[in-house]
Amino acid sequence: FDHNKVTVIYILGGPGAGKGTQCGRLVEDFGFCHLSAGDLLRAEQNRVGSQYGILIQTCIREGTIVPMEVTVKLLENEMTAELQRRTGDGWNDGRGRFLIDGFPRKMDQAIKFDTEVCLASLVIFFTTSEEVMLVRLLERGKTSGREDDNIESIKKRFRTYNDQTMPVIQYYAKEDKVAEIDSTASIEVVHKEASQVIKNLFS
Ligand code: UP5
Ligand code: MG
Repeated sequence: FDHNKVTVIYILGGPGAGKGTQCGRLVEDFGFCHLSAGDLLRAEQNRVGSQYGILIQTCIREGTIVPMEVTVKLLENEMTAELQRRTGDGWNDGRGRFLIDGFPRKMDQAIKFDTEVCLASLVIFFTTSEEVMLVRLLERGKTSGREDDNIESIKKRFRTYNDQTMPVIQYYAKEDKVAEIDSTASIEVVHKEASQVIKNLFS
């Protein structure tokens, strides 16, 4: 995709930092297309006939990262479909604005997406403590039905995040692309800050 026509913003942060929640709010403000890598993988896991079902299920439960080819393909397919929809409906000239949530979470994915799919303009990085994330995930786990919202999986997700995803954030920080937002505060307060960061990008 042409980086001049398509705006990609990565939304990163630990498990339960509030990525999905904030993306929902930013979609209302700016009309982004929100693509959650985790949601796309869960949908693929449940798709009848998927050859990746078991692989995805195992990785999610163990908090490890699904081989990047699978995730990158799912994201690319969704981006293509969204751009076609936008071109077709007359109110847009095929430009797309994407929030890519929970991706890239490992260096190999970052390099592949940047070089083969599209460069990101910005990385929004939500940070809070593991204690806060743990409380949020256990609370959500009461009703989410997510196979990884249990204490064993959560600990593994924290480990993967620290070992594999933090280097990605450091990599983009060196390129001056990272806006860090403390997501310990209320959803409303965090949303105001995130919204301002995006306004600055588009101004
Ligand atoms: N909540 C949110 N914000 C709050 C606030 N400010 N104050 C109080 N409460 C707040 O939020 C979590 C909970 O906290 C919610 O109940 C919310 O109401 C509350 P949410 O917005 O869902 O947080 P989010 O950061 O999106 O947490 P999520 O659990 O989705 O993060 P993960 O990164 O762990 O999960 P994801 O779905 O991205 O990935 C799951 C797995 O998929 C990975 O572990 C991995 O195995 C696999 N995966 C890959 O292999 N490759 C990828 O590229 C992506 C995923
Ligand atoms: Mg999420």
